[in-house]
Amino acid sequence: MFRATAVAITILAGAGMAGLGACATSEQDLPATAAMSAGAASLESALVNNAGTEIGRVQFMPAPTGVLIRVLVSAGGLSPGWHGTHLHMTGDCSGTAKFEHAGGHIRMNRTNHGLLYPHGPETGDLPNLSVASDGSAAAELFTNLISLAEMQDADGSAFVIHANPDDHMSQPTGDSGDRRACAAVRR
Ligand SMILES: [Cu+2]
Repeated sequence: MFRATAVAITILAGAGMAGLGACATSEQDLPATAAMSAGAASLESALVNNAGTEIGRVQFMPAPTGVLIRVLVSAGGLSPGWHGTHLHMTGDCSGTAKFEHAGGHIRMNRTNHGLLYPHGPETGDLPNLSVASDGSAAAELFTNLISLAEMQDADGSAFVIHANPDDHMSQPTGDSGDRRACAAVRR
């Protein structure tokens, strides 16, 4: 467990060995404030890989100042190490080989990519996800750059995990490589 603060975004908890089975108890312990905040209700989406196989679940919780994103990846789901994560423009995780239907990063603010970039971040930027040696991950990410209601616009949005870490600096995607997993957000 560690804590790291970046521009406008904080990793609340990261790195874990927990598989999907282990999350049932902790979900019941979620603070009531997440569910009580105004606007959209929490939602949970399947996280699918390039083969279209479900490798985990992603919960999106409306917070008073943004969105709390809980990511749970089953063992064997992803390659170990750091992976860039972003919110992409369209809630379409079909075309799983490349997830191109998810579109580019959400960019409501007309700035550039990168939590560490002097002219960033853009709306869809998020911290990296650390995947354990067994290929599992459990983390909570938080952004105050967008609300869950804004993510649930007409065409939705998508949480995307990339092959490589995001250097939070390179344009336009932090050199994070191919799209490895996707979880759609719809109304
Ligand atoms: Cu991305």
